[in-house]
Amino acid sequence: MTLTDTLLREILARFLIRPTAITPCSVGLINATYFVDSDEGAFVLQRINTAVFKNPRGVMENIEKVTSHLIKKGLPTLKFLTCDDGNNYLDCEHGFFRVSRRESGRTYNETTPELMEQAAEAFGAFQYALTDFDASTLVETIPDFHNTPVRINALWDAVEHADQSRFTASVEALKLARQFAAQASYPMTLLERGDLPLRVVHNDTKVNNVLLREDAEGLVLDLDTVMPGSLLFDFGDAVRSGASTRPEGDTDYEGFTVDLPRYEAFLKGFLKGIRGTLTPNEQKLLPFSMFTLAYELGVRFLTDYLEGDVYFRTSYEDENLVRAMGQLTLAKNVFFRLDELSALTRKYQFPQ
Ligand code: GN1
Ligand code: MG
Repeated sequence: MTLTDTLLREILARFLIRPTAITPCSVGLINATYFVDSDEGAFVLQRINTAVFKNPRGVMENIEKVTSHLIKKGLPTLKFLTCDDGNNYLDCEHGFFRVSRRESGRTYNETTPELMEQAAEAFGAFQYALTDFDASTLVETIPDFHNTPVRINALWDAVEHADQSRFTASVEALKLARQFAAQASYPMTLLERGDLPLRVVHNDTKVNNVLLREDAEGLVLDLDTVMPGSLLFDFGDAVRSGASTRPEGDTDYEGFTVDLPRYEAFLKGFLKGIRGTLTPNEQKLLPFSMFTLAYELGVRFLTDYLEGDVYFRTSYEDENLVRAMGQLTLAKNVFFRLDELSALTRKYQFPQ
């Protein structure tokens, strides 16, 4: 459903905001986001995609708990406004909405080593601050979000039900998915065996999910998927998105590989932010996590393509297939460079 200007104004009024300008933001594949200017200040209005987040109240309860914890630890974080019914959201016939203050700073869609390092430090500090947070108080907003084997099973289910033309177009991508399925599931096996610690992690660590400021620490945005998981989910997702030689959606599939300077910059910043508190298994698997997270997102894009684009926003017919081929090829090319990446990673000192 499209949201008219009149409707957006009505919604904002319930948060006591009279906008002077409302600008849609096209970044992000899930929620609808608008930048709002007003005499009361600048805000961000979002409509949560409730097909993806089936328990949006749970999402907002998590956010309330996590942001309060971060504030106690002295970290900058998002502040959500209260609606006229006392909640930090508005749940009405037009959807599920929330409004946060627009903090100063900038997000970047491009990645350079400098930006990677700054964003990494913010993500590392975020995880460090949540080390003593009671994970059992969090709702699992998207169960099995980074559970690679579960994602793979969903892909094979989608294959069974896909229409013929999409299936035919997917054969090459499916072969890649099949080739690396066992290896990509390795971190999840370790996590389930208890050989990797369960932490509270962000789960969606693209560089553009950090608001970078010149005179203050970076502020971590997009807290919808903060859930218990492995540190490797955050590291892997950040480097598969930020340290890839091609951006998500590029059609030069074989051009997708790891950019070493950006990988190294993220590693440096992340270790600084998290103060080196990694276990030996976490350290060892940092490079591997880039392979696993690229593979897993490739599988998710491919599943969505076969299911008819019901999850990720698309702007042309085969976009999810193109995205899937890029991520699966990135996974393959990273897999064959793991020795090189491990040698680079070992250059850094980790306290035990
Ligand atoms: C989605 O909408 P955005 O950009 O925050 C997705 C991530 C993917 C990303 C790929 C809740 O994030 O897992 O990595 O697209 N978020 C969800 O661009 O599924
Ligand atoms: Mg997100």
